[in-house]
Amino acid sequence: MKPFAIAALAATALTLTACGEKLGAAKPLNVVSGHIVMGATPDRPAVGYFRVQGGPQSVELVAVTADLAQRVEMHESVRENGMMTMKPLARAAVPAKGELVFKQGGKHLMIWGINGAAVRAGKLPMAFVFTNNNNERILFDMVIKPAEGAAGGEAAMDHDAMGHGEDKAAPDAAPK
Ligand SMILES: [Cu+2]
Repeated sequence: MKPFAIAALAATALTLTACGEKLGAAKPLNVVSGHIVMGATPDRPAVGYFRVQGGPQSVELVAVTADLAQRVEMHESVRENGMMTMKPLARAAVPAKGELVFKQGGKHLMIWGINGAAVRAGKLPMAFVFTNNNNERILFDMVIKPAEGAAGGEAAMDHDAMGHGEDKAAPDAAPK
């Protein structure tokens, strides 16, 4: 190890010692909020948004699943040539002590075929799968909200015609 690196580590250690109390209260990796907006019609996918609080180490979110839905995909809305399109997302980074946010106009979940009982109950239990600890799964009940108006962002976009196939660099595209 180079002397400079050792010095940097020593400085880090000093900093950590200085705020040792906060160190003990380091926040764990967790899903802290989330909700689903139903599609405008039953055949349209619902959209999911949520917030993940980063833990002490950087990890990646690699899947979100729901037993009570037919299919869940992670997507990202991107602007290309002045047009908003969506791309499937295979993984999303959760920085240490940072956060990962899926929100309207950015990363989002698409959820097809939510079980009617879950819709009536107003919540969908989902499992968030991360790369740490042999694919740690964090369970979170997503609150289900009714369809928004015409300006519903991803919920209003036609996902069947959103042109995933145009994406040359989509090696991880989920099989249809
Ligand atoms: Cu989408």
